[in-house]
Amino acid sequence: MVLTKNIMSTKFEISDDFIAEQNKKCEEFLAEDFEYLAKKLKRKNIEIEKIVGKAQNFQVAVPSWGVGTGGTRFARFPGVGEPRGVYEKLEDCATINKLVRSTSAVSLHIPWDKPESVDELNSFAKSKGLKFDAMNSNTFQDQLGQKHSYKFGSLSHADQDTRRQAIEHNIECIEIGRQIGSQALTVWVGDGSNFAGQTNFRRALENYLESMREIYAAIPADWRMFIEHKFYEPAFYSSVINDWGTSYICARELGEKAFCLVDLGHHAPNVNIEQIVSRLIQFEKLGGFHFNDSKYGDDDLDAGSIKPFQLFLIFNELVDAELGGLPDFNPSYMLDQSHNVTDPIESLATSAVEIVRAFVQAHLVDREKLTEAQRKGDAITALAILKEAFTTDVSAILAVARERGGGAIDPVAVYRASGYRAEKAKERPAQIGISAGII
Ligand code: AFD
Ligand code: MN
Ligand code: MN
Repeated sequence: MVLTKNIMSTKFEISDDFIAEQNKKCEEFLAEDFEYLAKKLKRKNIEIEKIVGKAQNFQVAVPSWGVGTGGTRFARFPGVGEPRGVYEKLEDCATINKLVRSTSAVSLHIPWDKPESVDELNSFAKSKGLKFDAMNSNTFQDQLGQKHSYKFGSLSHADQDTRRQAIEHNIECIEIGRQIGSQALTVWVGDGSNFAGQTNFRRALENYLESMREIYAAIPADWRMFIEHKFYEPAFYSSVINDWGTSYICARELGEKAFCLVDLGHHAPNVNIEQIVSRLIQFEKLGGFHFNDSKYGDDDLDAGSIKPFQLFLIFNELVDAELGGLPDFNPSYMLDQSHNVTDPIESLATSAVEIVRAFVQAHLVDREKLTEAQRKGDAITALAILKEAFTTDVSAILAVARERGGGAIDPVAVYRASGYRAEKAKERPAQIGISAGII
């Protein structure tokens, strides 16, 4: 459901003054920790202010669908005060950004977030200090009244009319995106098969590519197209865009505006994701990320909650490329999580902090020493260099960066103290059939 005009009326917000007031509680301890860390880093010739600046400039986008409770294929346990439409989702996204000041962009999913009025959406987002990141199309689900079903696929479907419908939907996403200042389209398809022999692998990929060529032709010159791979689910025997190899080949086939998107949950267990990232960087096809964490599959758990060292190692590759001045290196960062047992605002705020943490820690790696250790074949020293950066507690840097931007020293504590969720529960009475269901 799309809320119109009345959304503009006064709704509860966490004010800047409230955040500043709450910050006073921990300013003294933060100053102590920061001073200590500054001295510690100085010993290694690292200027703490430079790192604070890096943290302040880092941005990770929030997915509109992440602010609702996700659910599993068994059940969804709705949270109180859940957003009921795109405007309320934006309200929650703005709240996350107020707390952490590093999530000023939101990634929309169409048709879940299809606005009735683009102008109204734009001015609302602007009033909340938000902009729009990549657009996401949805051809993994049938919509009410839809002519052709995606039960057996979309862009790769054996039937031409179904493919056409999926192509047109993606082009519509680009159209909406153009009007709201987005500059990317992320295409993830659930296409695949559940039985050996159900589809012809080659023909399905041919169909997909043929469809994607048409969508690619509609991508504006200053846009990028992201191809998101996933090895299984909803298809359990084969997925059409199953891995980074297939994604890379498709991106190359399509052209220079097409890139690969790495969702951390979309790989088989134990796969070396940081190496995949490195490969995509090397061949200039790394488009961006969907950050989350997982133990078994596409669990969509909070970023850095299960394998923080892996997250650090991914950022180690990214920072290595950034510092190496690789041409056109500009990956787009986004969270893609599903929250079942937490308040989504708390989870997304915490994840955003963890992403900046990994980024900052990767900036502490002594790259000269690392290169020297690699040259000598000194594996113990090489790992020790990485571990030294990874085990440095950079919390004070992150907190100072947030506070200087007007955000919270302790985002979750401030959020809880504000009573935001209880206020939203009053403003947003529970509603049957909230669209952003199981992700
Ligand atoms: C999927 C994919 C993809 C998709 C999202 C939405 O990660 O990013 O857009 O969930 O449901 O698993
Ligand atoms: Mn994803
Ligand atoms: Mn996923």
